[in-house]
Amino acid sequence: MNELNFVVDSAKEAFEKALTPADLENAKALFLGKSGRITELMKGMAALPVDEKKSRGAAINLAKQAIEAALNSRRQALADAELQIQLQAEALDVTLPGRQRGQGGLHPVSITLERIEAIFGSMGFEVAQGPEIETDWFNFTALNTPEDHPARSMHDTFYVEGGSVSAPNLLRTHTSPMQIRHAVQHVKQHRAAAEAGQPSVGLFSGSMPEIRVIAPGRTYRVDSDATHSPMFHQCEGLWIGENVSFKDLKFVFTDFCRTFFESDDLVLRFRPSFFPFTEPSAEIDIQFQTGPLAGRWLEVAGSGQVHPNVIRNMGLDPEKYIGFAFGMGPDRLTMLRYGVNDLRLFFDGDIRFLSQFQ
Ligand code: 2NL
Repeated sequence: MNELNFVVDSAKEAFEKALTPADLENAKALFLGKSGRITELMKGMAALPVDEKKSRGAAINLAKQAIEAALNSRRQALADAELQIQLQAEALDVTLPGRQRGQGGLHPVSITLERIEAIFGSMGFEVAQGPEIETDWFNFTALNTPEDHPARSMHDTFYVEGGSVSAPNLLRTHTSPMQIRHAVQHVKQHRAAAEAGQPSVGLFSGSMPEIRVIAPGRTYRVDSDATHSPMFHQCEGLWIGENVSFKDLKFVFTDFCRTFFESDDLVLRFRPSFFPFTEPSAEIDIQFQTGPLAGRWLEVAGSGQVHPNVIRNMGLDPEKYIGFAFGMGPDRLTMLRYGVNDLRLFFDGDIRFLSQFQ
């Protein structure tokens, strides 16, 4: 093998050994650079006699072209390999299943509220709405709660900005204010209709259609442990007419409980109690005859005949109108229905817990 062939082979070998573009450029310098092998050979020609220069020059040029060709083909090979690696890394497997977006669903307490609304709806009750920030008139005064009642203290009620010293704003401590607002509206509306010579036609007889309404929603009290959350839910009910009695309360509430808990043999007990807004008042307990809670009396609601002062604050004459109200805790009803023993689980927002109710 002559010297030039040897240089070309050495160059090819060096280029093949280069595994990165940087290695390859270093190898190139050894052969084609300023002091590379080919350059040195060219310089060596100066000492040759003129007649040998021509053929030697042509031979060196051929060797140089062979090295450049090898260099270019190795450059291309390295670039191809790099592209392959990049394509591999960015490869999409179009046969993989797509990422699913969660379906979402109702909170267990919302499921309870919807059931309550559906059951009372089937008994002719409307659903009231109202603000969570209330005045103390709608939350306490209209409900016959004395000025010095402990529920009004800052230890029990969240007072908020706005309002005045004589009419402070607060987060409603029960859903009753919605019922007061509803009743006042109801009375106004039917009086205005009567004055305009369009006596309103209600579901029931008498000079004014009866008030039958439930008021579900968020309520707030300064209280926090395993069975009390500073935000909790309440659902109250109100039925006012000219001849609505405790008998109707018993019938309505028994029907509600048996439907809600899907238990026909469920028994109710009314225990004397006290609330400022009702007189007489009763605590309502239920007892399952079968299932895990069978035999125990469970408190589920407070109730009573609406106090004459409250009837008056609705704009009605207590000598003519009478009725009952009740209040229950949908959070507790949800715990009983599903057998959950810690109220806080409902409000922690842990999707693993909440998704079990879907
Ligand atoms: C309880 C007690 C109760 C009421 C709520 C009420 C509403 C109006 C008028 C009269 Cl507008 N009363 N609501 C009456 C008795 C009891 O709730 O322990 N709730 C969980």
